[in-house]
Amino acid sequence: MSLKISSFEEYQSEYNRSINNPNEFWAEKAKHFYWREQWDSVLEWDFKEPNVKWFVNGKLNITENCLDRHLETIGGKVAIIWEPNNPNEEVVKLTYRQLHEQVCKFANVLKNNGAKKGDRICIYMPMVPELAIATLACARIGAIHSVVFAGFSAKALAERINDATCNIILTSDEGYRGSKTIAIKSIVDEALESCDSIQKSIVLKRTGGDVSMQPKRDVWLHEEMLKVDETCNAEEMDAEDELFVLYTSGSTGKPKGIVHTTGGYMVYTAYSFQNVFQYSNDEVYWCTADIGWITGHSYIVYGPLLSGATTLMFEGVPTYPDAGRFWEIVDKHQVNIFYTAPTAIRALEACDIDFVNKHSLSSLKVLGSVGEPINEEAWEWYHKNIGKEKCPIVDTWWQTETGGIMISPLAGITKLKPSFATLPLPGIQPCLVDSDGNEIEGNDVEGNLCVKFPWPSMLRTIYGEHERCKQTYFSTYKGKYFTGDGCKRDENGMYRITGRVDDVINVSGHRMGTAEVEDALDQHIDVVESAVVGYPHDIKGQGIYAYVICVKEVNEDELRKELLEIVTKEIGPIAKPDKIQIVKGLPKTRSGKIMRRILRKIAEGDTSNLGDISTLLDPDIVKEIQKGAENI
Ligand code: 6R9
Repeated sequence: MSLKISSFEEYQSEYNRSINNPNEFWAEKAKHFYWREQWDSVLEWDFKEPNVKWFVNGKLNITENCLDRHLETIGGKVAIIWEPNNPNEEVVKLTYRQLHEQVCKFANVLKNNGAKKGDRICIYMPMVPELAIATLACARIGAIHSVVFAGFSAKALAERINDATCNIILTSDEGYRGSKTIAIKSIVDEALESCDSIQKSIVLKRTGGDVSMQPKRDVWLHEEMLKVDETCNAEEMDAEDELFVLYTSGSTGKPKGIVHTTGGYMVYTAYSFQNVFQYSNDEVYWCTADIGWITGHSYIVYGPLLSGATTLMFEGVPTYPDAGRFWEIVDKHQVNIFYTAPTAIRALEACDIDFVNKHSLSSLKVLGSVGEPINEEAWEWYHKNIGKEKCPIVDTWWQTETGGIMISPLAGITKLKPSFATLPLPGIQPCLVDSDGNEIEGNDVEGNLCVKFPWPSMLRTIYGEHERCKQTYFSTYKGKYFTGDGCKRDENGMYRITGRVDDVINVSGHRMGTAEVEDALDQHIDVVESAVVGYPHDIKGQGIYAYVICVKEVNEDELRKELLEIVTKEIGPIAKPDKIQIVKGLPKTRSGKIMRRILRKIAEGDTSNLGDISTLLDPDIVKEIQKGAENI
């Protein structure tokens, strides 16, 4: 199945066609897939509600498209290459036929344990093949998967399980990450103490470490797999049936369960995968993300498998056993397409170049970047040292909410411009708006990035909170989806994403709501109030800077230590502030609003122009904070 565009002229004509006649355009793409029943109409939409339906009344199962459909043609082709954390442990390769069998068996295990269509199943697992298999097994039986990144704390996991009232959790005993062993099951045990909805936990034996199993509730996956056979007919799903929920941070405290549905998500992830990366048949593709994030959902699992690609999964971290691990893996598996995040590039750039130069990297053809703006320096380093100046870099802009890549070069087709995501994919209609909500026409302009027409893989709702979905994304600018990002359009119409314009920060490519971190800090008994902002960080892109007010004189070092512990417990280690400044007060307006603009400037170390502070309740506090910041 090829959905691929092969020249810039073709891109332009396809783009125009997708705008002038979206229904015809997407129907033509959707016909490449296997549908049990055809749709009645391609698109129904209303951004006010919002109410968006693609391929109305079409019936399908996405796993039949990821797996069954390929058996006759490429059943013996490797679908998943799994590279373990420890380079000396054996690699696992699963052909499409083997993956199909594993998914069917796992799906039967789910059914044996009471799972049925429409259930929400939480998956909290390390990056092992069973994670991909579990995800597909849910989709096979029509259960809605909710994958939670295995770096989240017990508290954060429980919050997500409860929000979607999951009845089953799929997990593992422990996980390996670099030199560490992570006690996954015991985190789950702790989480489940506050989750009434979970009936079963199915546990993979990964390390063989000692874990406690609660009779009746906890079962071993390997034992359950012995009880089932390998036939499992796929459940027939409506195109608009929910495929998964994935939690992401917003500007308010509580994470949002972004809901994606089946048909449109399938068509768009495959279409964008093939076009952005220009995947061809025998290539090995590697995306270094974790399946716990949207990038892993769309571009480790669904997009590649729908396209019959060979997708590599890596269990470990870029710096274990040493900083050459990524490049060693590229050579070992002859990786052709490599997709990673700017934070990883910057971290590896900071290491000895010998870690790169020891490896040939000659198999590489295309490089990708995702998760945050890539600065020019990192772009150039990536291009020169990894791509040897012959691999196009696709800087792909998109979001959990968009489901798939929205603005990106097509590899080898679109002209590149460092740190520009360049042009929208066919079917995507971005626009820039000013603060009054007026669309800014023409080029060489800057504004807030919106999308004015539906695309197949867009979010449909926030789980259980449709009104919040409407408020967050569809109310700021009437009739448009608002991304939360700022953006420039250059004189040639190329897009450059400048970063979030709301209270979301992007730390090492992970989205974090400042309010979430503040909520965690405020849990400390000695903390009265806190304010969190992002500041430029050489490796992470943005670091977390926390200002806290205490009730009394405290031992600052001890307080800092305790605050880091609290954040780790409430959210996870990824949310730990890099800097904590204890302050007497915060710059507030007369109406009580914290002036974050000022706190950002101070955190950045740029205090030359703090702007107008005369409207503050207590302008003197600014000087005091500034002074304190010098010692942080
Ligand atoms: C896929 C993913 C989404 C936010 C998004 C934006 C930032 C992602 C980017 C980028 C500049 C890129 N972002 N890709 N900024 N250039 N190529 O990362 O989803 O975790 O939901 O984050 O990440 O700010 O709004 P998600």
